[in-house]
Amino acid sequence: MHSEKQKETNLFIYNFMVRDTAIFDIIEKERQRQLKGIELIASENFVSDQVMQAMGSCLTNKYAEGYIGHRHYGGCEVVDMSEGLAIERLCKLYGAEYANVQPHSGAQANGAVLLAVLNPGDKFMGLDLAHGGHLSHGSLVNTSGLIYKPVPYFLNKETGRVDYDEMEKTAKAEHPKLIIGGGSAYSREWDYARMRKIADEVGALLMIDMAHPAGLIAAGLLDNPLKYAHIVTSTTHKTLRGPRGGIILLGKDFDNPWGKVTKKGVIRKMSSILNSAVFPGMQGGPLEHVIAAKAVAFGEALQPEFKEYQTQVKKNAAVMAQAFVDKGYAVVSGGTDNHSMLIDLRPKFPELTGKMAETALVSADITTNMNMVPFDTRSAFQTSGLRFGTPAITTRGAKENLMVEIVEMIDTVLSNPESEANIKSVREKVNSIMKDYPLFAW
Ligand code: DSN
Repeated sequence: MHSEKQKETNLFIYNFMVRDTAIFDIIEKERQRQLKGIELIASENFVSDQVMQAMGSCLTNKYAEGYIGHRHYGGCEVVDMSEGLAIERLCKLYGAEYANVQPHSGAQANGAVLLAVLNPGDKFMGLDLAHGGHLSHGSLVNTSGLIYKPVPYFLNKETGRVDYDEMEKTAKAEHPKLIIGGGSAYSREWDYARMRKIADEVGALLMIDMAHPAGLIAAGLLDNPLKYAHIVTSTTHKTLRGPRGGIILLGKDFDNPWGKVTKKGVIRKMSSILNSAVFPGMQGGPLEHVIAAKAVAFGEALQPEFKEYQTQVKKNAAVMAQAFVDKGYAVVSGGTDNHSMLIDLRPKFPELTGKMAETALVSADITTNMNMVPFDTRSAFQTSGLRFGTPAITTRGAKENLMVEIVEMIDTVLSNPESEANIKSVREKVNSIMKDYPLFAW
C-alpha cells in the first residue's frame, strides 16, 4: 500500500509522464501533412519557430482585459511590455500612429470597426463575396450583413477588376456611411486614391482590409493604404507570416474630429472609439501569448530578409499565373499583382467543379481551396473556381522554376481527376520534391 504522501507524489509524476497521445498524435499527423505537401492556400503561411514559441508560452495564462496601464486585472506589468512592443513595431512597419493589436482575428477587427463607426441599420459598401470580397464585408450570413445594411459593389465582367465607375454611381445613389476596400480573392492592386475620392464625395469613411497583401505592403511592394484610408484592418497570419490574429490601424486622418460626440458634448477621438469597440465592445481578455507572437512577427517583418521573401512571393505568383495562362486556364483579370490568383475552371473544364478539383488536388497532396468566381453559375458549396497563392510555398524556399512544375502537376491532376493512378503518381512526385524544401527548424 502506498502512503497518502506517496500517492500524491505518484499523481504529480503521472501528470508529467502521461502524454495526451490522443491529441499529440493528431498534431504529429498535421505536421507530417504540412511537411510532405505543397501548400497553395493563398491565406496560409508557415510561421517561424520563434513565433510558435511565443504562442506556446506562459503568457497564455494571463488575463489582461483593458489596455496598457489601464487593465482590469493585477499583474499585467509584464504583458504591458510585450503588447507595447507589438504596437511600437506594427506602427513602425506601416508608418502608423495608432494600432490596436488585440483583435483575435480579421473578422473580429472588421466587426469592431463596424461597431465603432456604424449604427444598426446603417448602409456601408463592400466588395461582393462572390467577386472576391470577405464574409465580414457585408455577407448576409455574417454580423456585418445581419446588423447593418450592406450595399455590394462588383468586378467589371470584361476586365475582372473592381469597377470603380459603378462603385462611384452606387455610392452617390446610396450614400453609405462607410466604404470598405480589400478582399479575399482579388489579385489586383487597389485604387485607394479613387476610393478615398469617392468616399469624400459622399461623406463616407474609407476602411481598407489589407489582410491578404499585408506582407507585400509592409515590404513596400504594393501601395500602402494608410496613405488614403481612415481605418486599415488586417490579419497577421497571411502574407505577414505571424500568428493567427487581427489588427486595426488608423490612417492618415489620425484622430481628426470625425469621432463621435458624447452625451456630454465631448468629441471622442477615433482611437479611443476603436479601442472601446474592440474591448469591451467585441471581446473580453486579449490573447497575450498571441500578441507576443505578433510582436515577434512584426520584428521579423522589419528585417531586410522579409523584403527578399516578399519579392519572391510576388515573383512566384506572377510566374504561376502565367504558367496557368500558358496551359489554357482562365485566370480572373488575366494575372496577378500580388501573391494570389483565381482560376475560372469553366472555359477549360466545363464539367469540373471547384469542389471536385480541390478534392482531387488534396488527394495528390497539393492543398488549395475551391472559390466562387465572379458571375459564378454554381453555389458556394460547389463553385467554378480555385484560388491559389504563393506565401506558404515561398516560405519553404520555392523559386520560379518550381511554380512552373507545380502548375504542370496541377494540370495533370485536373485533366484526369478520377484516376487513382494519376493522382498517386503526382502525389509521389510532390512528396519527393518537398523533401528538399525544409520546414520547422526543430
Ligand atoms: N478565410 C480567409 C481567406 O482564406 O482568405 C479570409 O479571412
